[in-house]
Amino acid sequence: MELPMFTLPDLPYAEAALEPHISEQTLSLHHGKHHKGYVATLNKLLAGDELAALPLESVIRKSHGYADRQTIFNNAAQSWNHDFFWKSMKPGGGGSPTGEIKHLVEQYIGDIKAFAAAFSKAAAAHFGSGWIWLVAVDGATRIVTTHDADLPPVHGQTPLVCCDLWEHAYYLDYHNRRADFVTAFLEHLVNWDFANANLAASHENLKK
Ligand code: MN3
Repeated sequence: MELPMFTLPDLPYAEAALEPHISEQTLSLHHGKHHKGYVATLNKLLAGDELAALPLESVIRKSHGYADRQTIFNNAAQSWNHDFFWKSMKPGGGGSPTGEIKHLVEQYIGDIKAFAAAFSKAAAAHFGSGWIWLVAVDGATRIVTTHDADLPPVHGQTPLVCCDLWEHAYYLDYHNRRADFVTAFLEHLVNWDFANANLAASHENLKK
């Protein structure tokens, strides 16, 4: 019997919980088809591979940058990115950050209004599929975008929250209006508690 290697993580809320900003239909397809597909493909690719015994983060690191493992990297990273994206949102989220993230964002760019403008601008300017992230690096925070499945941890950055910029993330609800989707993410969905928890965990890791 073949053991399942990676499993699709549950959404941290109901499929309809982010309405009206993200529809139940979008979340159902995005989690139940796209995310599930990445996990299923990864399991197929890893059948009989030495990487199959490793945690997902290790599969990502050990496949990043190797041409013969590009498809493994893409599917492993997309599996990880989507789980991180679901956690980057919550019903009733959005608005001003709290805690340490608030201070870092203020140091970075002034206030939440300036942050939202910069985040929206970077999301709009990103060409093609990818992700936008708030990351921590060297004790500061900054906005970065990545292409396709690429992700901050392989570049020495700690991801705090992310938003999916692939068209499948917003096309049913917003058609080609990526900017409206990103505004809804910032104003109603982003989970600053998750960002603060990721920042706290990165401090702990530095002490180890
Ligand atoms: Mn996606």
